[in-house]
Amino acid sequence: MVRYLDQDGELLDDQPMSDELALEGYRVMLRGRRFDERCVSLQRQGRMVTLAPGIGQEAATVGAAMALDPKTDWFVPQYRELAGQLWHGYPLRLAFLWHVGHPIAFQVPDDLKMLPFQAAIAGQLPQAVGLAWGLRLKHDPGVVLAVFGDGGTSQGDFHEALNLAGVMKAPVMFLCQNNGWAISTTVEHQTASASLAQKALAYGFPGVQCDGNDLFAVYATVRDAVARARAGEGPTLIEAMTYRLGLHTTADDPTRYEPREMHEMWVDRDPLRRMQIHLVSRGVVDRSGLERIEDEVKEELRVAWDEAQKEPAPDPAYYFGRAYASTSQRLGSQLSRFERKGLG
Ligand SMILES: Cc1ncc(C[n+]2csc(CCOP(=O)(O)OP(=O)(O)O)c2C)c(N)n1
Repeated sequence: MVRYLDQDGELLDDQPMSDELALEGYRVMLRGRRFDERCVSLQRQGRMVTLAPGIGQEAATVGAAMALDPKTDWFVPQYRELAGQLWHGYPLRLAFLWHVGHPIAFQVPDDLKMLPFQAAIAGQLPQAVGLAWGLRLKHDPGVVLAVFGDGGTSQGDFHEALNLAGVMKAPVMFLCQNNGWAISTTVEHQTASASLAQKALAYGFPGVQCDGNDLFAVYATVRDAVARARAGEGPTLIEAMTYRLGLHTTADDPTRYEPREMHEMWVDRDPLRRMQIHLVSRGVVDRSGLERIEDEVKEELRVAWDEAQKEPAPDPAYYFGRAYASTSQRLGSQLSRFERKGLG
């Protein structure tokens, strides 16, 4: 397993990026963490719809995003990757608007190489392969990062996507965030494989395991996979070993199935804490510098949430016209009921 930082933030190898970049990576991880905490609180106040926080998984998604060039490379998310998407350029204001269900956030801005959130597990993987294959056919220098969870590896879409990517040598990195759980199902309950990374061997390309709570390990692993993809050598499957420290979604109560000791063990491996220890011991930042970053992130979130709230409320009729090319009978009758009675 690739690892650069041990659990106590001690560096085991040469740091694979500059100190400035490491500090910037830490800042975006923190932004993702505080965003998720804020959204859970807003959801509890009834001001947001159901959401899936990425608390505890920030190093996996930010480290991977840092290995991409946002000008050429694509980020294809599932739904628990917000921190990495922020690194790739997704605006905080739109992230807030997505979580209140505002249609302005349904469309990814044109200048952003990113697909929308995907609720259907692993449904984004065949799309990511098509996108990557298309880039290759067009001699476009871009590569594609497709992110999904351990549960996604039990979906047919996962196997079809990896098979085709291997055959076509599509420039795609499959980043599996193994966070231990698919809702309440453990990895051991859904596969007899010793690892998820080894599934790549059957499709004819490398599978690598890295410490998903170590920003440097994920970055270096994805960076090498990006180099392979750009050189025309095809896909890589990366299994980032991490842990979901928060809720599956705001509709979930993990205390009903998660062993307390396991949770506590992973709290000790918190990727943010690990980076803080490392950055302070290396002299990149001191305790007051960390507090300053904390304040700056809080302020950014406040400004973005204020801006999001200024967005005029959408016309509910909009929702009826956008999902399908033509309106089905069922949708049509819902629309006419809405036109007669409004939302009441
Ligand atoms: C095709 C499909 N089947 C079932 C579901 C219901 N479902 C929502 S989340 C989830 C678990 C996904 O676990 P995993 O892939 O490990 O990702 P995580 O949520 O842990 O990030 C399931 C089964 C779904 N959204 N899509």
